[in-house]
Amino acid sequence: MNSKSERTDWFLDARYGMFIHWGLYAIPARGEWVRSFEKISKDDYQGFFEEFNPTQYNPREWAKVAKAAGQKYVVLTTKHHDGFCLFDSKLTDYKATNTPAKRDLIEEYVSAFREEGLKVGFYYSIIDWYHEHYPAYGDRIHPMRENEKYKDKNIDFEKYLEYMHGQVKELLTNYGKIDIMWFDFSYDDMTGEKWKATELISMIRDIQPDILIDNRLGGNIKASKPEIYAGDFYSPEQIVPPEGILNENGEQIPWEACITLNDNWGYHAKDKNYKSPKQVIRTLVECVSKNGNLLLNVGPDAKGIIPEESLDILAEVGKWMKRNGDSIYGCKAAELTKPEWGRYTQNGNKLYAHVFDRGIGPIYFAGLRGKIKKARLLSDGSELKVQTPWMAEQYSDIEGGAFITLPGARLPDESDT
Ligand code: FHN
Repeated sequence: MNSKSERTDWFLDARYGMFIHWGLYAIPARGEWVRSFEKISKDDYQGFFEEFNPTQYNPREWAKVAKAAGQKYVVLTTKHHDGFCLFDSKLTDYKATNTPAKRDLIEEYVSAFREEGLKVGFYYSIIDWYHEHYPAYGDRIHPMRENEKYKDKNIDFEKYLEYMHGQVKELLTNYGKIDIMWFDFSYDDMTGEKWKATELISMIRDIQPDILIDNRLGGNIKASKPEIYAGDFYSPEQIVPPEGILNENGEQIPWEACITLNDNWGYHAKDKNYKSPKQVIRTLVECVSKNGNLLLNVGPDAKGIIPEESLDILAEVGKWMKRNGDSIYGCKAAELTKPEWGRYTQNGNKLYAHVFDRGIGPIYFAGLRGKIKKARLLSDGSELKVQTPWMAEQYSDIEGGAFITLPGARLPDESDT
């Protein structure tokens, strides 16, 4: 088994992935928590199960979208909190193969994305509103905080844990090499050993030694000696951490911000509050400038179609990535103070200046006096005059970052830009 840092090498290079929230909740189309928020009874929600038939589901199309977007990996919900399984689990009847779809949606997903050369990940909810031995069982769909009261006395949580561990084993045994296991989520005292996390992680590492695991089983990934189940990366949500993520020893740790394109993870027919391509680009640059990744979410509809708005944004950002991906892939924080005009990312001797807010006059590269040998606009390779040892000419519009060589850098030939 590779060491933790060897395991994360590809992840830190990839920097940009696709998150996909998809399941029965796409039919009511009011977000993935609809059953809880609207206290939909088990029978009423069962109606969606009996109807689920995403005739337009074509994961090869999804994979092409992600690839064109510049995304290098993907994480799809295999089971969300509602307990519905997109995969053909032998441990439950509450699965896609028993709906009119009659398909193992996960099997099709992994082969399609692998074919496009992307790494594949599984999101798996450790919370389960459907399972009879999970404390929120039945029609009482309560916010997570009530579970420890275990309202129904004949709940045997051990039986749920056996089910949950068994499903993780199915997922990591039946679908080939899986690159990320994305658990969601621990809360209050429902964390760590309450999930039998040590046993779970040991089983996972036996089956898929190099799989990356997020930090949501519990424990403290920032500790100087984290628990075995504390995960390989930290998973901030809907936020880019102010300074990146350090552990108690002051060392950078891998992290990935998961962020929605609109305001919902699961499909919401009325949610048109989408981020712009510019906001996505800046968020991605922001993450990388702080040694982090961006996992950008799409929520396909009940037919299996990714919303047009999401497709348009992903395509626009993909165009930017095509020209400027060198300033993202394999990059990390520069050892320079964050400039007023934007962000730096760095890859070895190559420094990338991402100018967000043009001031007036030339751009000032504090701390680089006499160090800038040459500057190129990354998007088209054009020369940027370095007017004085530390300033470069006013860029016209460089969302994509300029490419500046530092002394001793391998002078890039034009193909580098
Ligand atoms: O409750 C879930 C939510 O539906 C969504 O899956 C996010 C994605 O990270 N995780 C939980 C909220 O933190």
